[in-house]
This record gives sequence, C-alpha cells and structure tokens, in this order.
Amino acid sequence: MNNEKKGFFAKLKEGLSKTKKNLTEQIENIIFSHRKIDDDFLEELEEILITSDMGVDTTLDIIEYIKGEVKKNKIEDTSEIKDLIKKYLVNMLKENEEIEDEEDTQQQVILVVGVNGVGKTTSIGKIANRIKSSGKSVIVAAADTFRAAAVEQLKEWCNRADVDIIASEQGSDPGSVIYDAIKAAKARKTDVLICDTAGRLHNKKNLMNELSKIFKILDKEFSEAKINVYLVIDATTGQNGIIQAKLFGETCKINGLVLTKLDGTAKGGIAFPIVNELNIPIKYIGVGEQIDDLQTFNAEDFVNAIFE
Ligand SMILES: Nc1nc2c(ncn2[C@@H]2O[C@H](COP(=O)(O)OP(=O)(O)OP(=O)(O)O)[C@@H](O)[C@H]2O)c(=O)[nH]1
Ligand SMILES: [Mg+2]
Repeated sequence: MNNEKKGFFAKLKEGLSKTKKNLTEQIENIIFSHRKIDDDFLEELEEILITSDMGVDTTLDIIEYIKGEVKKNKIEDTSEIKDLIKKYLVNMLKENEEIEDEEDTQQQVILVVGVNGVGKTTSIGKIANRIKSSGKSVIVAAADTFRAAAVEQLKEWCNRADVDIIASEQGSDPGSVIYDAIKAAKARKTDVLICDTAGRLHNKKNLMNELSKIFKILDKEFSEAKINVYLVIDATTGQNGIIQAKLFGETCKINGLVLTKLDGTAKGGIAFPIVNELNIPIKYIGVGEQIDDLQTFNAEDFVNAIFE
C-alpha cells in the first residue's frame, strides 16, 4: 500500500470503528465461547447479524452460504467464520459493481437525489472536487430552488472545489436551471454535469413529480450524455435507507448510491442489505464533513475495515 492508500484506509477504519465494535466484537465473543460450528453457534450468529442492521434477508443469505461452505469444505472450527462472512460480503458487493470504462470520453450527468439532510449538497461538493482534481471539467447545476440558502451553500462548495455553478434565484423553476446547465455543458463540452436537487418540497408527491420532470429533461435534451442517478443515503438512518431507495427508484432509475455519515455511526452495516436487496452499487462513501472526506467505494477495503 502506498502512503495515500494507507491514509485512506486508516480514515475508513476510523470512520467504521463503531460499526466494527457493534458487529465484529460480538462475533469474536461467540467464536471464543463456541469451538465448533454447530446449530447453536449459527443461531447466535444469526441473531447478531440481524440486530446489527444487516437485515433479515441478507442475514439468512449469509447463514445459508456458511452452511453450504461448512458442508462442502468440512469446516468445523468457529475461527474460520469471519473469513467466510468476509468472502460472502465482498462477492456480493462485487457482483453488483458496474464495470466502468476509464477511457470513456462521453459526457456524463450525475443527478443527485435523496431525502432532506442526507448530505446531497455536501457530497456534490466533494465529488466535484474529486472529478476536477482528476483533470476533468465539471459544471454544477443548483436545481434545489426550494430551500432558502440552498444555492448559497452549493456556491460555497463550488468555490472550494473550483468548479462553475449554474444557478437561479430561490423559488424559480428547477427545470429551467437544468435547461441552462445542459446548454452550458454542451457549449463548453464539459465532462461532467452534476445536478443538486431538493430533498423536501411541499409534499412527497411534489418532490417526486419535480424529480421526474428533471430526469425527463436530461433524458430528452442531453441524450448524448450518459445519465447517472445517484441516491444519497445517510448511514445513520439504518434500515430506512432501503425504504427511501425503493421510493426514489419508482421515479428515476437509480444506478449508484452514495452512503454518507459513516464516520461516527454504528450502522455502517446497512451498506450490505442495501446493495444485496436493491442490486445497486455503492459509488462513494462519506466519512466526514470536509471536502476530502469522500472515498470511492472499494468492496474489499470496506469489508476489511469492519471485519479485520
Ligand atoms: N459527519 C458527516 N456529516 C456529513 C457527511 N455528509 C454530510 N454531512 C452533514 O450533513 C448535513 C446535511 O448535509 P447537506 O449536504 O446539506 O444535506 P442535503 O441532502 O443537501 O440536505 P437538503 O438540501 O436540506 O435536502 C450537513 O451538516 C453536513 O455537514 C458525512 O459524510 N459525515
Ligand atoms: Mg442540499
């Protein structure tokens, strides 16, 4: 590991330390108290996994996998259990990854959606900074015109990341902001257009209608670009994240997740049922409030940070 990579992993481990305490220490305890993998041991393991935000479905998948491996490879010793869980989780996360073509020169849109307060605007600042630093050009569209101060907050982040922003005044039509941003991205041949959206409107139906309208404009007016929809989920909300993903998924086709606030929560395990149940890959994770507190998701690093 080079130094930068080491620093990244240390930060990830620190952010996931509460999740590790919640999950791994309990598993280690039952490994100590049971020498052999038997029904009694598996029942206790099942209970730990379910109560750790892994969720019922994913827990049952893990237990089934363990039973299969135990039988196939005649594994008896409980000390093998952590490696089996790790293997299952890394494979599951990787199965859902999307292969990306690094050489791709097609323009890209990242439409960022999610309920209020999950960290959309903050994540956009961090993502814009990362893409800009990689040498690509970025424009950010301020399509949250509902909340007072939303545009100011985004402008601040764009200043920090040194990227351009297309904005209009509060209360204006978010669709027209998107139109203007598409026009600018086309004229300037911008590599990536990132669109911020509102997390709360007068009601849920309005919010979904607005998102659907924005998505349709992008689809129709910027058809040459690859349109990505990233759903931001706050890890501290646990299982509720799955409900949010299902709700937003009815309006736009989500193809990536951003999991925020992994620092300081014991609920980082929520990453697993989200990916397992929704089959959507995690693209980025947020591990703090600063501009560089964002990491591209790496299945092995994530699982190791929790189970090592
Ligand atoms: N600790 C921590 N805080 C975060 C992270 N990401 C965002 N936050 C904080 O979460 C709060 C809400 O973030 P915003 O980016 O404003 O959330 P939003 O989704 O844009 O909210 P709305 O625009 O109101 O819908 C802010 O105080 C952020 O600093 C993270 O990864 N870790
Ligand atoms: Mg916001």
